[in-house]
Amino acid sequence: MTHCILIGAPVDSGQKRAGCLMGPAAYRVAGLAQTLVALGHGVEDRGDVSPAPRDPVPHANPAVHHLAETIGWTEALSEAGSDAMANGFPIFMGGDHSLSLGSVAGVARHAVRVGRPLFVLWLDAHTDFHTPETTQSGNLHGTPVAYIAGRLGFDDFPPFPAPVPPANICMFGIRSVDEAEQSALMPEEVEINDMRVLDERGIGAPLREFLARVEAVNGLLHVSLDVDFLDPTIAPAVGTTVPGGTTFREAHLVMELLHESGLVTSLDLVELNPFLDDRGRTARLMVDLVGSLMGRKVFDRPTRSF
Ligand code: B3U
Ligand code: MN
Ligand code: MN
Repeated sequence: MTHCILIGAPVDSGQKRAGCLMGPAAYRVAGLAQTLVALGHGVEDRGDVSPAPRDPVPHANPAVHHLAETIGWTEALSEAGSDAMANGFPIFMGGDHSLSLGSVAGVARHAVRVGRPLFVLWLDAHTDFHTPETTQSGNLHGTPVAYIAGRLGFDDFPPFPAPVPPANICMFGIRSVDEAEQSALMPEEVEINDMRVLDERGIGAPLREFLARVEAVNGLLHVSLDVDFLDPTIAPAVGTTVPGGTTFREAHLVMELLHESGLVTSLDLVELNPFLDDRGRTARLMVDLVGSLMGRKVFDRPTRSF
């Protein structure tokens, strides 16, 4: 039994399409807490985080927007995350992906506290490896991995507590990478399992290899699940749809393997835009995936496959 701590993060400032701020409400309506309780877990819903208002912060890149607001979210979610890590298993209900600037910062503070290495599993169509200087869209939801990995260019943000070594960051589902991200990622050891890798190898084998690396050093594992990891035909409620995403079956397999590993210590659910949903279908799929991550099984096998 796990003590799950739900943290509402109605963040909408990291991109331009209004609606992600309804995400936490949609997860509640779709029965996230009830799903966890039915699986035998404890649930504490801490409500929605609300950052203190702040004055605008100018930036040399004129495309960047909502910088001050995003910094405010980063600080507030880092606090909430650090606190929740000390008491249970935080589930950040987003909100766009800029919320991970804060959620992972909070988790990293906890990793320092307990002296364990932090690993990050990034399930996304995008690598989110821009800095505020390199982003062309100006959408800060495209930057969290760079912040987490300790890239320069985040001077306006609180310093990232303990940057995650790029080799501890593993991505799945990648199929949209900007040029600036591509060149910044080239020399780094971030493990990028793009759709080509998944087509050739399947999703299970590379995931098992990554999980074995986490287990070998008793790491903490943060999972960041972007709705656009999934194919838009099964998960339409997202602002940035990219065709060719993971299937229902691949996504559930990922969650089941993660559950079996027993390694996951925190989770982000990001980019759900309920305004674009089809009768709550995407919200329900995301809740079902959390169900698989937290132990729901098709058939209870006596031995673990991981
Ligand atoms: N890399 C592009 C597109 C993008 C990143 N994350 C999302 N979209 N969701 C950008 O704007 O930074
Ligand atoms: Mn993302
Ligand atoms: Mn994405």
